[in-house]
Amino acid sequence: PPHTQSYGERSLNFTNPTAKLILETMERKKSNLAVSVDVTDKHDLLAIIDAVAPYVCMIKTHIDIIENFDFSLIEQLQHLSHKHDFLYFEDRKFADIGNTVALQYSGGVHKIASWAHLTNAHPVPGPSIIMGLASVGLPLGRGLLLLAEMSTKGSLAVGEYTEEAVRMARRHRDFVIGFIAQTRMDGVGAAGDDVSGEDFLVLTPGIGLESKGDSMGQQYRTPREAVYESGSDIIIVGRGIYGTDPKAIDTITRQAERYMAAGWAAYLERLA
Ligand code: 5IU
Repeated sequence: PPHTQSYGERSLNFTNPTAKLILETMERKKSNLAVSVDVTDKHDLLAIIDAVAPYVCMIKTHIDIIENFDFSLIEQLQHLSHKHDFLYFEDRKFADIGNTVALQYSGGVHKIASWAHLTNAHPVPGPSIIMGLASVGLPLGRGLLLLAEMSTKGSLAVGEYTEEAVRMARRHRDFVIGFIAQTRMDGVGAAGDDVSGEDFLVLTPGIGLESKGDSMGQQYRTPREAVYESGSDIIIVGRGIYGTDPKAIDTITRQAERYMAAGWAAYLERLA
């Protein structure tokens, strides 16, 4: 099973170039940490990325919350990813019909497909959303995650819905490389299908070493609970790292180092 293989070995389980690059980067940097930088000022965004980048395999963005966005920001983001060897995951959560998501992914002011290695989509519209996004992303070598589960209290993405998400992914393995989920999805909803050798990346938000949640329904588990107990591959950490002050760069750097160590220790414990 995939979660007992090393990240480096698992790069061979995928044909999608983004999946391979993620796993190779994780192995090279010894990091399964993705930092989610939900700040609204582009200067804060760049400063935080520059500070945490040595400790991450991936940076997760919400590019549409940036108040002072212009396309030069994208060039600066790309410069940082080359300097520090990590990938971008734009947490766009597409949810519309194929034709519309293709336009949202390629165009508008943010031109997500041109710079984000990875993005994600809700399975709620059915397989057409994958076809729409793949029409833009596959020729660029991009990857897609489906939202199989969410970290929030009362999430509707459970049971049959989650199983159907996995079946959708299984039929589009060239582009769908994994899930946003709280646990592994290997063999979920397989029924009679042959799923031997199947591998999907599991990226898990809702991670915190101190807090158990926030006042708006977020729920946190520790890196060890996610990676060792639930078999998650990448922990996604936001406020646990950048806290409430986006200018406190020294603290942010220390926290990134701490979460990286916790995530990697849980992975080594899983392999052992
Ligand atoms: N995020 C979640 N839970 C989910 C999904 C996405 O928290 O199920 I899908 C996003 C929201 C935010 C980040 O951008 O991950 C988590 O931030 P905090 O670590 O600050 O809670």
